[in-house]
Amino acid sequence: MLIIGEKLNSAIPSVRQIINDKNAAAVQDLARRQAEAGADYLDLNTAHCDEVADMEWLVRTVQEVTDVPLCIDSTAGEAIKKGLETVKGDKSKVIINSISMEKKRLEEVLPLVLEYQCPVIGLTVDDNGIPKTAEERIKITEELIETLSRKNYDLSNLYIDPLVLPLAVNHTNAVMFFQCLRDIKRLFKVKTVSGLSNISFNMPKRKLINRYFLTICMASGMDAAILDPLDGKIMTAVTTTDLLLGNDRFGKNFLKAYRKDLLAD
Ligand code: THG
Repeated sequence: MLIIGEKLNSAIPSVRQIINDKNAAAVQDLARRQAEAGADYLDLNTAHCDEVADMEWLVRTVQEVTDVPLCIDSTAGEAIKKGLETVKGDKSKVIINSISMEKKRLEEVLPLVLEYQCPVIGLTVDDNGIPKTAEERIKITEELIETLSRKNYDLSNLYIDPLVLPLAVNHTNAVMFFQCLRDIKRLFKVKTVSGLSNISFNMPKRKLINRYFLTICMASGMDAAILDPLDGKIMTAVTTTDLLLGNDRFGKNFLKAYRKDLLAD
């Protein structure tokens, strides 16, 4: 499974602080450590700072120390645009996080997706908000696919995020999410992604819930996850579940992690 490191997000108070302080060394330390821990992508979010200007600074600062591709996380077309313009190297590797069927978002972000032909995360949300049922989310997925394929976008670059809602709001939210993942993989030739941690909102032992949730998501067909790669226990869950799901030929990655003493039991 593809791992998108979540740490460089201005929603985390300590990260907001180092971005506001333009503390390049602290940002670069988080970038380097996530990459070393196995992140395939680094998510960058500056929504709680000076969004556009700080995205430019963050992209530049991170790329000074790592070649790991970036996931530009913003609801604002302007911040995504600035991020893409600033990226050095192959811009078609950047994941745009995200597009949706919300009219304004679609108008702002679709032209960027088409210009750079890069992977994009599509949220199952429209101007009526996040749907309560799996059926409505599948319908929005269909609309996103229709919109993108009409523009000849390569659908194998589309990651659908069916959006996790807290269990504390409805005790069936996790099973509804698994249903979404299975339906999307069965019906369409696209990938799936999730931010996971919303599932445990307002509950104790959040990391425990997130970890078990992750394994069922993987078994339900999740291709990528936005998570904290510095959390050894969640990374162990990913490595072990990939082994069990037949995604790790000859157990190569599992044994490598074992030899490096990275598996937490
Ligand atoms: N889908 C998409 N994008 C997203 C989300 C999603 N981007 C934002 C968010 N959800 C995913 N990113 C984060 C980033 C940080 C945290 C949670 C989600 C977070 N971090 C704490 C920290 O680092 O201090 C705790 C981490 C921990 O130890 O578990 O809370 O759903 N497309």
